[in-house]
Amino acid sequence: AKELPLSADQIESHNAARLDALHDDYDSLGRALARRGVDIDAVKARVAGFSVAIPSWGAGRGGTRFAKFPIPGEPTTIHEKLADCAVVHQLSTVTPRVSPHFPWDCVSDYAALREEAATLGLGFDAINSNTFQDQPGQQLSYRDGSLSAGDAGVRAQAVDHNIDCIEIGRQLGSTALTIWVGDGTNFPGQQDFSRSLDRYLEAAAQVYAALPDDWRMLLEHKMYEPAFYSTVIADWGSSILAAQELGPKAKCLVDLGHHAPNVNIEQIVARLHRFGKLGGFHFNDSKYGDDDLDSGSINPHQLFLVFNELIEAELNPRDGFDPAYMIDQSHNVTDPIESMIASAEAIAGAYAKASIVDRAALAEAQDANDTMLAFLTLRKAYRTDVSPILAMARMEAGGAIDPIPAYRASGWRARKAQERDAVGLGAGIV
Ligand code: PSV
Ligand code: MN
Ligand code: MN
Repeated sequence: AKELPLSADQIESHNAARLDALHDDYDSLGRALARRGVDIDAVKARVAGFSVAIPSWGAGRGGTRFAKFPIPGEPTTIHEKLADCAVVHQLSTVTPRVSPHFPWDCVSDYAALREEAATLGLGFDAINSNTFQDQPGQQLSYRDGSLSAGDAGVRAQAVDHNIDCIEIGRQLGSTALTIWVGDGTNFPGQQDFSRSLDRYLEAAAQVYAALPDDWRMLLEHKMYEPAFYSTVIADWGSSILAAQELGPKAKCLVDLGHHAPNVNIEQIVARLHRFGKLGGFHFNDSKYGDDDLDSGSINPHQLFLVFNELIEAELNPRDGFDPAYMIDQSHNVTDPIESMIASAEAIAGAYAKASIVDRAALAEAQDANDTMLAFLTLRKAYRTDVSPILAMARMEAGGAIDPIPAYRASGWRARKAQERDAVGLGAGIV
C-alpha cells in the first residue's frame, strides 16, 4: 500500500479553495484554443501522460566549489531524498521516477530500496555512474581519466563500476545507464586525441556488452569542466559517433548545459533524432556554462524550441523514439523541493506549448517559404499561457492546483528540520 508523504485531505482542501477559479480559466482557454482548432481536453490528456524524472542529487542543496549553504531539514540519505522526491511528485504529479547516482546513493539492499520507493509512489529511471571522482577506499585514482585512462587497470575499474551500476539498476527496475565521464586534458599535448578516444570506445564496448537486451546506454557529452582544454566526449559529434560504433542500444543524452555558448541545441535534437540516436535529456538552464540552473528560468524560449523538435520526433518516430527525460540541476539558493516542482512545471509547460503548435500550418508556411507565417505559427503556441491545462491535469491526478503554496502550507521542511540530522558544511571555502 502506498504511504504518500503529505495528507491527501490537505491537498484536497487546498484545491477546493481554488477550483472555481481554475474552471473559469480552463474554460476560457478552452474556448480560445477551440477557435484555433485545438481541443483542450486532448492537450490535457497529453500532459497527463507526460513525465520527467528527478535526480536524487537534486533533492539536497547543491553547492559550488566555493561553498555549500545547507538548509535545516535537508535530506542527507537516499531514503530522505526519496521522501522529498515523493513530495515533489505528490504535488506536481509529473515526476514519478527518480534518477539515482552511484556510488552516491549506495545502500546494502536494493530490493528493499525499490520497495521503499514504490510505497512512496516512485520508481527508478536511468542509473548514473560516477567515474569522475575518487571514492574513499577506491583502489586506483581517476585523476588521469576513467574509461579513457592510459592505465589499463584504471579503465578496468571504471568498466567494473559501470557493470555494477547495471546490476544495481536491474534490482531497482531501471532500464538505462547514463555514462558521463569527466575524462579530458588541461594542456595541449597532454594526451593524444585519437588514442584516448580509442581507449574510451574499447572500454565503453565492454560496458555495452554487459547491457541487458532491453537496456539502453546513454552517452552524455560535455564540452568542458572538469577538463578545460579537451574532453574525450566533448560534443554531440563525438557522442553520436561513439553511439554508432557501440551499437543500437547506445544513444546520446543531451544535457542542456553541456554545449558551447549559443549553440543551436534544438537543431542538435533534430539531428540526433534523424539518425535514431536521441536517447535522453538532462534538463536545466544555463547562462554561462554548465550552470545547472532551474529549467526555464533563463531561456524558456529555448526550452520550448527543444520541445518543438521533440514533438516533431514523437510524430515522426525513428528507431522506437522513447527518450528518457530527466532534470539535472543544482539547487544552491532555493529549497530543492520548490525548485524541482517549478522546473517540472516549466518542462511540462514547454511540452504542452509545443503540443499545440499548428503543425499543418507550419509545414504549409515552410513549403511556401513564408518565413514570417512559419515563425508566427511557433510564436502563437509559445505565447499561449497553458498553466490552466497543467493545473487541471495535476488536480485530476491528485496533485495540487498551486503546488508551491501547497508545499509551504504543508510545513514539510520545518517538520523534517526537527527529525533529520543536520548537514555538515561540506565543500570547504577555498
Ligand atoms: C556533469 O556535469 C553532469 O551533468 C552529469 O550528468 C553528472 O552525472 C551530473 O552532472 C552530476 O551532477
Ligand atoms: Mn547532466
Ligand atoms: Mn552537467
